[in-house]
Amino acid sequence: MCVAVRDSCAPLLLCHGLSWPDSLDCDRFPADEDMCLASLSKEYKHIHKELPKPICQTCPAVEEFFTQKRVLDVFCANNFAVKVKLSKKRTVSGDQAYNIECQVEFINQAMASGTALIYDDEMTSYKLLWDDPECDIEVPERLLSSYEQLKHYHLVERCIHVPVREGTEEEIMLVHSSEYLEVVKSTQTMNEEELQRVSENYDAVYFHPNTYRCAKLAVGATLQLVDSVMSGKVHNGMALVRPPGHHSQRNAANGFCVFNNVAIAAQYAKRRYGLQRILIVDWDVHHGQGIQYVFEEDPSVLYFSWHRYEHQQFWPLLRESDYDAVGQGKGKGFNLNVPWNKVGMGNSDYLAAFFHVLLPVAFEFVPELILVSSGYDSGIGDPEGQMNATPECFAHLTHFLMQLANGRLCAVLEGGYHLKSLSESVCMTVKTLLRDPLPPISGEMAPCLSAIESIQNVRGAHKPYWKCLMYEEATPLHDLSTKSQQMMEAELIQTSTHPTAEQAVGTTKSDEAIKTDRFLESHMKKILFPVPPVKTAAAIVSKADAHLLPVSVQVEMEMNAQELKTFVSAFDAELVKEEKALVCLQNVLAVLDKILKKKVCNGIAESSVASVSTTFALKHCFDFGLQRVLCIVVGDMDLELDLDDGRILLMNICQKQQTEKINSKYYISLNWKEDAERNNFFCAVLGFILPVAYSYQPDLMIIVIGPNRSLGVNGISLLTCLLQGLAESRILVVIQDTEIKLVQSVAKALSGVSTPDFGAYAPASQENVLEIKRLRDQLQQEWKMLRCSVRDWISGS
Ligand code: Q9C
Ligand code: ZN
Repeated sequence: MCVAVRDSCAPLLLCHGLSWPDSLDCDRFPADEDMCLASLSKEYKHIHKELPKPICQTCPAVEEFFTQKRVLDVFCANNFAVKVKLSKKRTVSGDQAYNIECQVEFINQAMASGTALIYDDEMTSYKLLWDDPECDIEVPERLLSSYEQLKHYHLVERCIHVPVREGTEEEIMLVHSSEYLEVVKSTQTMNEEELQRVSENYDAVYFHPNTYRCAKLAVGATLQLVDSVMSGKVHNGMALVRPPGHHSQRNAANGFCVFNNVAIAAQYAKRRYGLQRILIVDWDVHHGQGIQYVFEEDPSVLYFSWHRYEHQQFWPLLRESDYDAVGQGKGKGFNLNVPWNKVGMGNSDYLAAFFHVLLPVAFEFVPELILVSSGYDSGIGDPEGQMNATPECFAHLTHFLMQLANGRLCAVLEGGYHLKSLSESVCMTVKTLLRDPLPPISGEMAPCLSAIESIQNVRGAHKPYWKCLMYEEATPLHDLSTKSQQMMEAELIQTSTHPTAEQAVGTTKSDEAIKTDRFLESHMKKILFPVPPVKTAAAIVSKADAHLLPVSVQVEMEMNAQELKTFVSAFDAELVKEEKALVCLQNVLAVLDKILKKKVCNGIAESSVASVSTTFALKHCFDFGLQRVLCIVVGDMDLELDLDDGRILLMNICQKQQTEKINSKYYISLNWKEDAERNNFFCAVLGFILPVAYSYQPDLMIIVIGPNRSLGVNGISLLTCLLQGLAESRILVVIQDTEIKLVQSVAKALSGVSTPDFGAYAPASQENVLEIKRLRDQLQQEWKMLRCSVRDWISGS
């Protein structure tokens, strides 16, 4: 047994610079005797279930064995999965015996770096053959330029290439009728005239002799991605496909879409892997009405779409794209539409829709798999969408979704017609899937009135179906700020031949496109930054516990007296006389210094003097030139800080009411009562902490875990994971009381080796909800991302 473990494990350890521990070099346990490791549980057969963690069996209490058990514990703590296969064999004497094959897999690395990329240039082999201004934006270059840009950023070589295949007829018929399939099939052999005639039967569609082949590849590529993710081969991935899918319906092609790739994938995942809850996020700028129709009555698929709507004046011009289409029958509550009634929506509007609509519902839904209808016509410069979201916005959206479904995310290309905007946004998505730190999101963080109206309306419409919206007071609005103007404009366009505003100032569409090209060229240079060589550093009090952290975490050694001097002045050293306290201060400053010098992204430090350490750390940040530090204190701790100049935003999450201090723009006290068993912190993080943090846009974050905390390990992990989109992931977590479980979980969250367990969802109590409401009322003027109803907007303007 041990020999077998060693043979498969030692090479993996070596890759991480660790040698095989001598204590495990034994052949005391022959293959058919006591196994020192438990075999995989039966669930492994159903790969959709959690990959099992190895558990050491309680071995006999042999003195000598103890050290070995400890080493094995280390493997378990580091996510080695041990597969044990038993096979019967016959011995010479004819008795039955068992052969034990043992294989150890290092889940950490095998999974964390696993991002699949699916692309095949055969999907560029069809195009529009005649003049049609409605369809001429859907070109093969959409795929070519996206893939080129991925190569340019060296992202292709970091992904796992998965080949495409054709979707089978059976798979296509999970969503489409056989009659429709036959129609599409028949276009293979048609001449141009016939193709044009078939195309006219549908809205905004063109066929080419290769369309059928490519449409089958697009379906197959999507299913290959689902299989890669569900089998555990990769954690997540992206499929670059043409034709897109989300508009196509049981009996119809529509809006450049032939087969509904994502809808087929959801049906396939339900069948093949027995999934009970799938989330589809459609961030394409058009309403994926095709997906809505397929799952309208199906509570096992939650469909979210935002889309340019303009009071039904925008294509596909459907009444059922509005916020009040919540689903039907058993599927009521499982269709979320956010209609945008104005063009020009940008980063803060999209984030607001995530914070106040999608994410609270999604965390309550607890999906097992996420499919993203990943269209980028919602990005800046797109001629269809006319929106303003910059490429890094998609990094943030991706990052949030990666915290759900254990990170199982499949992004499948839909629209996107400005080639540069499309390819930069694709790259930001893939880079984020690969777990690189995110560029800070640009622009003022304040959603516009029209966006808030839409958000209020969806929240109101879905209040009956989701506990996270249970206490929502706002009801759907009927008089929307955009309505009268919208109607006037619509009338004008119909009745007059006046040139539109765009043409009046003498610009053409392609001038606009070139402007966006130039903007993006310089914008990407501004926001991209070199990724530090190490993700996470840890300085812990008991170095003997270092082996309990994920292998990729860099454990800090103690500083010598000279090094310490550079951090702590003689005067300051006076304040921390105790030897032990000084060591703790070292811990914190050593990690912080590495973060500031960009040697690591983030880190964790244990300190018995957390309050003093934090004060020093903040001072060190400002000496270094930082402008804004978000400091979140969990538990009871008094920090003597100057909070007037806005360089620090201090948020205290505590159990008891802080009566002596009153909330101000830069001091926020959040009273929180924890749920004993489950995690009720979702609504606080999504509806309050994230919006404030995104409004503040810190350069660095310090999370301090003090005594008497009212947040469990799960809540703290959730907070740490979700905040990582900010400040280039520069987070320092200071932990006062050594608690290995907490340290492990935070290390996991920071290093991103796997999604830590956030615990079971619990709705917040009315008391907790009221606290958030009170704070939102108080602070939404200062921190505008908090706004989610028009009442907020009016009282704040
Ligand atoms: N005058 C996707 O983005 N535009 N499809 C029709 C009517 C069709 C978009 C304009 C846009 C289809 C996948
Ligand atoms: Zn679209």
